[in-house]
Amino acid sequence: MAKGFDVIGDIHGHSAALESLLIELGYRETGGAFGHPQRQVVFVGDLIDRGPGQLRTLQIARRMVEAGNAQMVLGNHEFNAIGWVTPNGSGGFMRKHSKKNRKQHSAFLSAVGEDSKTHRDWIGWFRALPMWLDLGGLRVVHACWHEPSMKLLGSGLAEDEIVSAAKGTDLHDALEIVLKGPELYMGGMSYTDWGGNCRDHARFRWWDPAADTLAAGCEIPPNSLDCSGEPFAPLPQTPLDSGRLPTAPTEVPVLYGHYWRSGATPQIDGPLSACLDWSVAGGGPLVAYRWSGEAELNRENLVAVRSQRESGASESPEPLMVWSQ
Ligand SMILES: [Mn+2]
Repeated sequence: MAKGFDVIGDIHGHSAALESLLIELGYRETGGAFGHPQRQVVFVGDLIDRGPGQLRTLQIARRMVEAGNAQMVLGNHEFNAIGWVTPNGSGGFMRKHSKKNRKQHSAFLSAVGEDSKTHRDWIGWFRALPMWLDLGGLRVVHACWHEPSMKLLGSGLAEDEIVSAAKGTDLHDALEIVLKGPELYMGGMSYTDWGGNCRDHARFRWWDPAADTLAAGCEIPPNSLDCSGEPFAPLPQTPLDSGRLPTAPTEVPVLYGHYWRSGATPQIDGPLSACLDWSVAGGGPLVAYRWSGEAELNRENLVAVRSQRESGASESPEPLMVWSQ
């Protein structure tokens, strides 16, 4: 019986960083699976896309899950991988095979071989993953813990209905909230994101108990420009309709990934939530939270490793350094 959980953020194919982090956490590879005598890993999802070690990352995680040494929740990238192969009923697929989407998914597709038996096998494994885990004193979800959405989603992706939910349906909205996080319409304002796309919705800071106005609730990257190239003007202090929006945890701590946090040293949001995605695919550290039953999260329990040279095509582990304890 596990005495604690080591919750690991988005990996995105950075298998060397994952191996270093597991070793740093005291896990050892025996009989083909990493394990720890007292502890269990929980992956927050997004094992795939982007990095050089797609298959190695998947194999490490799956072998740990099958050995009872880990659990995992579905990330939006695994969900998109399922949509990539799921017909939409009108000749296309639930995840559109656009140039942009193919590029985002290309590291995974070339590692498994598109349409191969290996590809289908991994999709089958993704479909059996839970979308969230309530571990008693700790909750884990990829993007947002939101009980009304979870009630709608019910037991999971084994249901074709969920994978094939059309845009605009309550089921689709629920999936978006849990796997990609809620967004707010900015009342006609817009900003240019890192990919150069003009966005009129912003990510909602659902984890922040003070996010009760448009200005406080929208996550706008620092130094953003609006869509005409001018500095992004401050958002108005319009109160938000709090009855309809996900709210920050009030009792049980929630750990999540997804948000591409950046900064010199990983931080927690506060005593009841922490994002564990610190952008390993963008050169940041891979981060875990070591939870041992505490009712309030503590920054000291973050463990991070950083890849020094993990940008080539090699799947072999590279030397890594400990980023922070
Ligand atoms: Mn991610």
